[in-house]
Formats: sequence, structure tokens, C-alpha cells
Amino acid sequence: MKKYWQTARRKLSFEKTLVMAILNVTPDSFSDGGDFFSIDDALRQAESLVEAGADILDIGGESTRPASRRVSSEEEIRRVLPVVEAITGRFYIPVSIDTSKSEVAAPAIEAGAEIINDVSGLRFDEKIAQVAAAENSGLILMHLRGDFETMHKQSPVEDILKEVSEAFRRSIEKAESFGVKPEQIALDIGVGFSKTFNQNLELLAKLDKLVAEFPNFPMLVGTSRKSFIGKVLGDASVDERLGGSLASAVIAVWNGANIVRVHDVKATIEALKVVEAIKREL
Ligand code: 7PJ
Repeated sequence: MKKYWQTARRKLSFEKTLVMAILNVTPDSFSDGGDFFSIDDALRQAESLVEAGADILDIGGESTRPASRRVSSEEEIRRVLPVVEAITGRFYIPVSIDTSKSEVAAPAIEAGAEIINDVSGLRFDEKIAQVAAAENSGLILMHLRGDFETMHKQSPVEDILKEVSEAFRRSIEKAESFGVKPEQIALDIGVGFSKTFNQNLELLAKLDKLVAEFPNFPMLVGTSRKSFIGKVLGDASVDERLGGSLASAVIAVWNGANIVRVHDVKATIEALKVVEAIKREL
């Protein structure tokens, strides 16, 4: 069976890996520190990501980095809605809304977003599934443990592959119980969320096993500039992580990822073109 991904506005196919570009509208996001807070800045950033070849823009109004503060739904809506409206009005690129709150997801889809990126896999607010079902939007179900405050302080589980696999099954079941169709769902291992350093590496090394277990769902992986890369490189700062980010995206795609979530679109696309050229000879 050929995979495709249903969003609120179209069907996306996976002849090639899709590159989801990160566009943050949080003043405290760790790697682009509030640079893209105004509408003009967001539009400029969107334009350069589109020109670089992004397939999807992921817009988030709440940082999930360790020690970041929660923002209210009202604040998240205030940050994100005008940006979603402006970008979907100007560009035809699919936009995903990075939120775990149904009160944010619903107006964002109304404003033109077509995918909900729920880092909690429906654990923080299951009404996200109602919105996805009603709007026929894409729905990313990411794995994490704990809640917003505790997700970066979870005591490690023994078998991370088993944990992620079981959590995927629970999230998929919950989504489908609200009427979300399988073709709307994408899965995400949640690199950097409630995993040990070694478990982040292990999940990437063995991603092919999870891909084989869930053959009908596109697999998304986001490693871009994350701290496990900094650690491998001997405490490299966020802007010294491009080579490491590319290496991890290459491994993810080699092991079956269909979508990568990245900051550095042009470099990622170049790396993945080479990966795909090699992969075709398998
Ligand atoms: C992810 C995300 C990820 C998905 C963040 C960061 C932290 N959404 N949102 N997957 N990470 N689906 O970008 O470093 O890995 S926020």
C-alpha cells in the first residue's frame, strides 16, 4: 500500500522525503531566539524557507525546550493566528500548527493551517483529535512522557523502542476513537523529549524497526540543532550543530523517515538528495 498523508487542504505523497521547516513565533525559542516575532519578520522568514525548498512550514507559539515557561491559549493564539493567516494567504505551502491545545488548533486550522503537530500525542488535550476529525486535517502524534513541566525530567524507561511503540498504539487508538482517519495521522519518535542521551541515539539507529511496525503511517523525525548533537560534539553551541543535524537527518531518512523537521532547509535538501540517489540503488 502506498502511503499518503491527508491534510485539511490536500493529500501529500512521499515519493521524496518531505522537509518541514521550523518557524517559531516564540520570544524564548532556544535556537532562533525571538527573531521571527513580527508578522513582517515571519513572512520574510517564510519566504526564504519556501525559496529554499521547504515542503511544509511548522509554526509554533509555545516553546517546549527545557525550562521554558508555559503560555496561555490566548497568548499562543495572539502570537500564532496572525502569522498563520498571513503565511497561508501569501504562500500555497502546507502549514502545520505546533500546539497541544485544541483551543489553539481549531482557530489555526480555520485560519489556513492544515496539519496539527501535537507533541503530546493526544495526552495533553484529547479534543485535538476532535478538531482533526472535524477539519480533516493532518495530525502528528509525537511521543513524549510526563506533562509539560516534567517531560524533560522523566526517569528513563528500560526499553525505549517498546515504550515508543506502545505509546504510538495508544495515540493512534485514541485518535481513531474520535473519528480521525488513519491517512490523517503521522507518527514522530520525539527526539529529545523524555529520553536519555543514549536513547535518542538508539531510536535513530533502530528507527527502521518502528517504521516496519507502523508501515501505513508516515514517520516524522526532528533532530535539528537538538542538544544530543551538541553533546556528541563536545558541548557544541546551537549554531555549531549543522553538520551533526545533517548527519542525524540522513540516518533518519536512511532508516525510513518520511518527513524531517529542520531549521536548515537548503543544506538538508542537498544532503537528502544524495541519500535518496543512493537509496534508489538498494
Ligand atoms: C519537535 C516538535 C519534534 C515534532 C519540537 C525543537 C524542540 N514537533 N517540536 N517533532 N521538537 N513533531 O525544535 O528543538 O521533534 S520543539
